[in-house]
Amino acid sequence: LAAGCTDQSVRDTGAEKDGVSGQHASAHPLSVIPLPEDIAYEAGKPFQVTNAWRIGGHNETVTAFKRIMENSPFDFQPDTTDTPEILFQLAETGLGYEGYKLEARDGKITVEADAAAGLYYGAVTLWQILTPLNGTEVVTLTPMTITDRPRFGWRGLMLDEGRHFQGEDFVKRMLDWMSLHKFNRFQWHLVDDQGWRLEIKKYPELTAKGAWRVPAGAASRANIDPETGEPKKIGGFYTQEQIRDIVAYAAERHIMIIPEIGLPGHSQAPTAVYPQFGMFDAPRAVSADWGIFKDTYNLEDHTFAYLEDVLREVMDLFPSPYVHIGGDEVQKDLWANDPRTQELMADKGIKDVEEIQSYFTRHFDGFLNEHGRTLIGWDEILEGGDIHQSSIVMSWRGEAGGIEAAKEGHEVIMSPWPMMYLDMHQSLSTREPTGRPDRTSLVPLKRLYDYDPVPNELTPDQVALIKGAQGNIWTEHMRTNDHVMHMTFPRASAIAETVWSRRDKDFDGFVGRLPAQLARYDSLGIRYADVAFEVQA
Ligand code: TNX
Repeated sequence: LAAGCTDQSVRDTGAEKDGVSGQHASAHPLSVIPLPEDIAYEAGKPFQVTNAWRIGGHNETVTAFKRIMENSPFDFQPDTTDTPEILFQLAETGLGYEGYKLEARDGKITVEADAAAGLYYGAVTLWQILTPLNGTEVVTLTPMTITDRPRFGWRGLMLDEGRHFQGEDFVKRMLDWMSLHKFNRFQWHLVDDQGWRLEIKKYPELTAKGAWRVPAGAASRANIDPETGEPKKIGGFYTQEQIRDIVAYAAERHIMIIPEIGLPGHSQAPTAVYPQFGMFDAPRAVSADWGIFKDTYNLEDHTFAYLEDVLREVMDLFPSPYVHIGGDEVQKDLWANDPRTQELMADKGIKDVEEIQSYFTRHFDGFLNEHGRTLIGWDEILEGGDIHQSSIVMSWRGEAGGIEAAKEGHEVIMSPWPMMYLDMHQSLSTREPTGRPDRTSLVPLKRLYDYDPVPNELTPDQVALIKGAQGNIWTEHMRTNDHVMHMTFPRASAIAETVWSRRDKDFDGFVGRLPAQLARYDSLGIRYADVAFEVQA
């Protein structure tokens, strides 16, 4: 185990089972994931936390803590006196808005933080302390002080709902679970070639038609709807009302939702519905296949006006200061061979097709800035050159794009393939469900855990531009909620530790703390991948 996390959370039964006694006897780790910055154990009598304890202080956190504890053996009641055993309070801690201090001694636990976010994370840590492996409704604690704050401000997961729509209930559960790992950014991939998932009032066909596709193999009889005689379509979308509700739900859990509206590529669904914005003359369908397609937006003024309209509604729905515009895998062939595009390029002063991508990026960066927002894009937005300094680069084709961006002074989020790609298999087990066909790039827990988002070659100023890191859940091969859970957990625990804990965290310590975390997963209904433990590369 890592030095700071040697276990002192002594449980009575644990001590007996180990055949030893005394406060340092039982080797149950505190099992806090992500590992806190510092845990200092103190001399003094161990004490018991029981169900008779009451919670008080900062109202919002009391409510949140009660909710978090619902899946535990404890049912603490809110305090009606001035002396709750568990107290959450705002106070100057100097630990930043997400940091907190947790003190446990003399039959009392106090969590202090500068802001509500810090108190929330203190509550999450306390939930973990009170749910050790084989925990019961009585937990014995050694006096201690935990001082904690995150290493990075951007601790993200991305969910691709363009490929497979997972739905509101599942997204809310994901947000719950993310917050229990102290993640604070949810990038919502709502648009792709295979589906448009977000109601836009001005363009109702985007969801009426663009949210539905005829799945591959639809010609088989099983796929024919007996009532209409037509192939059954699959898909789904969120109404604006649902979006607002989910955004508020996330905010209560201190998670910012960043919408991703992909452009100019990955746009087969919207341009199939509104071909006047695309490059194809012949009618196209919402894609039922995976890969990279030629569909892009065109350079017509009405296309930019449409995209601005869409982004206006998007900004109205999402208070996030960031909007992700995609920008990845843009196929330039149709632009290159189209006389009308050459004409429009000449009008707009675009010299070659490579520059079309950066033209889009600059245009929408400017548009978003006018509305007080900042653009994020995948690392291809660096192609074509000359994008605004304020654009943030998400590095996915390895770290090269992120390194280049930091050297050019852009802020960066690291989410390199294959490490941070949760569609990669995690083992060679025959019990792995189908995933991205590439089995040569396994991402077992250890490989992911050992990834560090700060490349050695950067100067301190450039390192400061690395906002954090993100795991991406691409869902081409994940049709069901269960499948998404399998690919995401327990790997999300490893990512959480990478983005929250100190750089010198260690894998063995993490593995020691994992069993209690998996037991929590069970009580939360998270169907994690147990195959993760079959092969450790
Ligand atoms: C590349 S990552 C993509 C996605 C795919 C993913 C599959 C990125 C910006 N583009 O469209 O879903 O690979 O792993």
